[in-house]
Amino acid sequence: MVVPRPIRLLTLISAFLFLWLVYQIFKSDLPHGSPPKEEKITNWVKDPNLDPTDEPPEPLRRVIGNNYAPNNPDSSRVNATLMALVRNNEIDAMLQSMRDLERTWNSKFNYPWLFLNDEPFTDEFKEKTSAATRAEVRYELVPKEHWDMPSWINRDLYDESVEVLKAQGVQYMDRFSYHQMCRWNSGFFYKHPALLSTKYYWRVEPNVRFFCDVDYDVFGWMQDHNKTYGYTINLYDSPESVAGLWPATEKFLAVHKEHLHPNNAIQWLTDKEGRPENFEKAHGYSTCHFWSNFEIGDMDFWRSEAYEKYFNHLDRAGGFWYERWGDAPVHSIALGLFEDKSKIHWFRDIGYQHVPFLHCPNSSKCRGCETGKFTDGESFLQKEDCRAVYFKHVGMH
Ligand SMILES: Nc1nc2c(ncn2[C@@H]2O[C@H](COP(=O)(O)OP(=O)(O)O)[C@@H](O)[C@H]2O)c(=O)[nH]1
Ligand SMILES: *[C@@H]1O[C@H](CO)[C@@H](O)[C@H](O)[C@H]1NC(C)=O
Ligand SMILES: *[C@@H]1O[C@H](CO)[C@@H](O)[C@H](O)[C@H]1NC(C)=O
Ligand SMILES: *[C@@H]1O[C@H](CO)[C@@H](O)[C@H](O)[C@H]1NC(C)=O
Ligand SMILES: [Mg+2]
Repeated sequence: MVVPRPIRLLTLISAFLFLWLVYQIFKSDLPHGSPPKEEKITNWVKDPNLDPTDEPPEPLRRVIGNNYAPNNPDSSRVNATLMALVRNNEIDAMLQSMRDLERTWNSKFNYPWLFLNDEPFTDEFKEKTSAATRAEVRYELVPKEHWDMPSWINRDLYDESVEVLKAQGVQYMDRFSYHQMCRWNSGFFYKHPALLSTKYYWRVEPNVRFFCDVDYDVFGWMQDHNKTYGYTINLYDSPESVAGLWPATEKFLAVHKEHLHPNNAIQWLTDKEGRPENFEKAHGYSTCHFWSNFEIGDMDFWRSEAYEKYFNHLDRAGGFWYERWGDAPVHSIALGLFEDKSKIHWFRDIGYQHVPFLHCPNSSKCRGCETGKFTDGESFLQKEDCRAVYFKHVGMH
């Protein structure tokens, strides 16, 4: 029997389709586990927070007996402190943050709290915050020379710049103390005499929330795993607030190439695709940054020669005043350029909220937040999320 040519072709196609179908069925049976921790996500299809989140890799330091008891002189605590710059009138908001962090973590590990302020703390502030923890608490004034507008800033030019950028919608541009706060968080907190003999810090702001129980020593983990910096959220910045920051950074790099780390994250800093209009307005900076109201870091990085020179360069350039450079983009750019990117850690297990953004992992240790939800505010805020850009260029370390 002779099979006509078109039929032969059809049979061939059917056989091929059958094999393809079998392959597809088999493929969908493969396990769909969460991606390995260090993997880069080149195609962001779903929030990694929806994947089950566990503790980071061993070694993990645990509470055993009284090794982390508050007054134990031989405790297992490493060289670290919790730290908050805060005003007296933020007492209730500060107590909210303390309650959450003590409940989820610090009541187990009892790291000291350090409160800093440009004005003396009231007795009420001291009494209420001391009562919110069993750990040691200290209260310190920010030295005037760390807080005041430096002599080389032209007050008239500052006033004019405030009007110009206010008209462009830069939030907080007209709040003098906001500029002071951003500059202090960029270049001074780790120079405070009360912090000089401390290595790691965890920055805590008033009115933040922590959702998940954390059962290992977070600072000990930073030390054991050689991490410099830990974050939870990556956000785009308002490009108008940092228009001159990248150009000033490029000037610095032109004469200080030696500080560029061979394993840097410059591709994250200079990503164009995520938000092209930000990249344009910020003259080559993606504006993607670690949201620094949460940060766990090694202050020896801020004390390094590279960062000290970089900060002084930026400080002289005047952008903390004539623009509204935040400590978040400044810290992020420095880390992305001068540090080994594998030393930057995503604390995916620490559920966190600072209005209007949150970080809510998929874990039975978390309560009070909706898994994977990124904002509590208007839905347009969703596009401020730039974790995808970070994971694409750097990965999830
Ligand atoms: N002592 C003091 N703390 C400040 C001042 N300005 C801001 N802060 C603190 O700096 C942090 C950031 O300020 P915040 O108003 O929360 O800014 P936002 O998070 O960017 O909206 C918070 O911990 C504030 O309590 C100030 O003038 N004095
Ligand atoms: C959390 O992870 C579990 C296990 O993989 C999954 O079944 C569940 O759908 C995840 N939760 C969310 C909100 O995605
Ligand atoms: C803590 O760390 C700081 C900064 O690295 C260092 O100067 C200090 O000596 C350390 N203290 C202890 C007890 O190790
Ligand atoms: C951390 O750094 C020290 C000193 O450079 C090294 O001995 C150690 O193996 C490193 N540990 C890890 C986990 O990378
Ligand atoms: Mg805040």
